[in-house]
Amino acid sequence: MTDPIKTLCPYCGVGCGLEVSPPAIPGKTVNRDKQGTPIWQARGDRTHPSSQGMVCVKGATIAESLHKDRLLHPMVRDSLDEPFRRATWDEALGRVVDRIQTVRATKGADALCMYGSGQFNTEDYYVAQKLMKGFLGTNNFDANSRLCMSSAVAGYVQSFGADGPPCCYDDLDVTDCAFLIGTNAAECHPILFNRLRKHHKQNKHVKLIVVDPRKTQTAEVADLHLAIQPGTDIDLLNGLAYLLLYRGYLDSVFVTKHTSHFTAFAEVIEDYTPDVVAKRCGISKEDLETAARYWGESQRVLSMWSMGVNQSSEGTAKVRSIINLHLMTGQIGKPGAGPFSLTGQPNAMGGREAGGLSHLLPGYRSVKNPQHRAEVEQFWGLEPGQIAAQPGRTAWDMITGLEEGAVEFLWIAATNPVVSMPDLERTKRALLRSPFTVYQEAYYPTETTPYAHVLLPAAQWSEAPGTMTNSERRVTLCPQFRTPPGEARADWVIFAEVARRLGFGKPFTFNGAADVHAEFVQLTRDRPCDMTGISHDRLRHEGPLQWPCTKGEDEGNIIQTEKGRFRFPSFIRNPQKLSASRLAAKRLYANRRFYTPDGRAHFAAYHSRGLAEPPDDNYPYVLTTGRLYGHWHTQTRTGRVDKISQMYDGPFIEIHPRDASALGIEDGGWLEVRSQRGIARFPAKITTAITRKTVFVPMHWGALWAKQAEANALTHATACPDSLQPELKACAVQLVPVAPEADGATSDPAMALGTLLPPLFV
Ligand SMILES: Nc1nc2c(c(=O)[nH]1)N[C@H]1C(S)=C(S)[C@@H](COP(=O)(O)OP(=O)(O)OC[C@H]3O[C@@H](n4cnc5c(=O)[nH]c(N)nc54)[C@H](O)[C@@H]3O)O[C@H]1N2
Ligand SMILES: Nc1nc2c(c(=O)[nH]1)N[C@H]1C(S)=C(S)[C@@H](COP(=O)(O)OP(=O)(O)OC[C@H]3O[C@@H](n4cnc5c(=O)[nH]c(N)nc54)[C@H](O)[C@@H]3O)O[C@H]1N2
Ligand code: SF4
Ligand SMILES: [Mo]
Repeated sequence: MTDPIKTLCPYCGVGCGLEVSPPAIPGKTVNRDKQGTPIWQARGDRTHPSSQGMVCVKGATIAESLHKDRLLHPMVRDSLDEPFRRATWDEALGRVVDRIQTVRATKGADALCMYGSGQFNTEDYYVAQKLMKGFLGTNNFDANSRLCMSSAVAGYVQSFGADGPPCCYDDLDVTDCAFLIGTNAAECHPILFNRLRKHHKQNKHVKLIVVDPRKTQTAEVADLHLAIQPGTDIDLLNGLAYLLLYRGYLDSVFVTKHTSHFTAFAEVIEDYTPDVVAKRCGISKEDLETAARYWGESQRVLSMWSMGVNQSSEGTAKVRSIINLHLMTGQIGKPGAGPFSLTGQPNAMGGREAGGLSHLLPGYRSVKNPQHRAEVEQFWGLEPGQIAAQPGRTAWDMITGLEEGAVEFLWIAATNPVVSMPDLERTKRALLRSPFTVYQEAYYPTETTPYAHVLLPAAQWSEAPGTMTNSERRVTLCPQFRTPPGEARADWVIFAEVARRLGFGKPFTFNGAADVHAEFVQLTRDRPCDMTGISHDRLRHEGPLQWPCTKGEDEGNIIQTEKGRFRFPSFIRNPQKLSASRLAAKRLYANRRFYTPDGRAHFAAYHSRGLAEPPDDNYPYVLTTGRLYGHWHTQTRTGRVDKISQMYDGPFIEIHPRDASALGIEDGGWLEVRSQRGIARFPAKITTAITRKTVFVPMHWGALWAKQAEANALTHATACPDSLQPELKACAVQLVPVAPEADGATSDPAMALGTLLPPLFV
């Protein structure tokens, strides 16, 4: 019997290890789904250090979705109102290459854009950067991480001088106080949350604080739930800073030796007295005091956050305000402590390492830094000045670029923007104007399919090898163990082929994904994310590895001491000493030296600005949006898994009983939700889990899965000025009860499809 194959769950950024076995194991019955198709079996990998054998329902059922409704062949059409026709790869890529050349010659490279995804492998990201930013010379590559992690990236860079979550999952087992803000980890990072919860249950002194306007499953088990008004996080964080300062919890040695800009911060927090903060946040002064006391009295404080913080018009300021609390109490660089952004997608981390946002270059470099550009140009063998000095278009700027006619070629891959982008009606209108859109996707159809001129079938996870990095900086190899269906090809293979057809030749000739990876890691040498010691081979033989990790040395071999970085001498092979050193290197900033020019972490002084679109008389409710445990984003996989689709009846809107009775609506009654931009309809779920005047809808139901239940029909694109991440977590809406029979949700993709797509083939 063959051993199971070790890989990584391709859903969330927890990055759990999976073991997969073929459908037919000799001596056992063949594993089949309900329709009778043989499917691989997936279970937790006990040897994976990040997850230790655990998986949630998504990871456990992944194999069920892999073969269903796949895009099998390239398809092309001349205009969006024509049906697609099947094409050969040669013809489809010929069209793509011709269009790139024409647009480049007539409008310049800045009329070309690529919109990618945290669901790429690192290898896909890397080849895309080399093509777009290097050889084509435009920084117009952005990823859906712009809607997801970019505020965390900007916050880390501004406070510490470099991106990179400083903590690791072992911190979950040793912290004394977990401060979870804007994260519903119980549903969205379940395995990580289970680990924290176990520690919390077993140790009475451990405190769990949750800050969320909703009483989520995460908040249910908290010692203290601060149900703040949406958008008042900075008030709360500054209010906690005020109390930590005036109740004597300041670590003045840490502040003096390792930080700067404290005075400006101390001046700002003067305004955030408990009275003011309690009132603005809509919480009691007692709860605020309790939170400050839990934090102040704990030896080790670990904060965790995700979209309730990042998806905000002041997202970077929120991230930096969290970091401020760690700096003022010296809670960083030691076990059980630190600011820990929980990464959303499976490989958003790898995307950051490979330079996969429009202002980044590989190896945690910035397009704005002349030395960084020169290093990458030299490495790629390009003329000096080939990489543009200005950041490229963000995801949303690509949409406005289409509106203005400035974007003439858009290549979308591994994301489904016709569900996930803000201000969806505007997004759709802009996409309809696109002169040429390439959509490189695993499934057919998705909501974005009708907006493409060329469809390129992508091999997905399990069908092409590659690496992904999880939230704790741990890189796992995802080997190929299934054959891609039809003519599907790996994303990076497609990018490299287009590059060669464009005449860029040898730099895009790779001997497989391992070769791409080997080239990429050279660009991380001596960078904060140094991975020169990681290779496909080593991952295959030794299992997942955490960076920093340099060549020829052990994982996490760079030890950070008070005096600076030094490499663990390779002749020391004493396993005990080694594990002690690994422990020390699991965390960034253990030496308290930061990547800023002065080596100190920077405090940030921010006043709260609140929501970009606060409620008013016309639109009196705040709508917030988010996720459910079973579903993944736009359902391309989870919607096709029976067990998961049976967990949910369909979309809904959460509303407080008092708001519901004011509107005269009962549980299950239909509400039309209107914002300044669009309309959607949902049955009401009446619950005290949500604060008054706030309503919640899940983001998972696009037009293929339900009728008029798109969260993003309502949202707006106003973004954080630093991270350019849109405020997907809040917009102002009005609620109008509508007759129950007015509309019924459909979960039958085929039904919705008829109204969406022209006939598929001629
Ligand atoms: N099951 C499942 N898991 C997933 C995903 C999935 O689709 N499904 N997606 C993955 C991805 S890409 C991501 S980014 C993560 C997201 O993970 P999370 O960020 O945990 O998920 P969300 O539900 O988007 O939002 C989190 C919480 O933010 C709260 N919130 C809204 N407004 C505010 C505010 O103003 N302040 C505060 N403090 N909180 C606020 C919401 O009430 C919500 O409970 O999940 C990952 N994991
Ligand atoms: N209102 C609201 N909107 C949101 C959010 C929110 O909280 N509220 N969250 C935002 C966030 S954090 C995120 S991350 C985004 C997620 O939004 P999307 O990125 O649009 O969501 P997914 O459904 O994960 O889309 C991934 C697509 O890639 C395809 N795919 C899978 N594997 C591969 C592959 O290997 N290659 C290729 N080429 N394709 C593949 C899948 O079939 C799917 O269509 O949504 C954002 N939008
Ligand atoms: S917690 Fe995330 S990575 Fe782990 S099995 Fe669930 S979806 Fe996959
Ligand atoms: Mo995300």
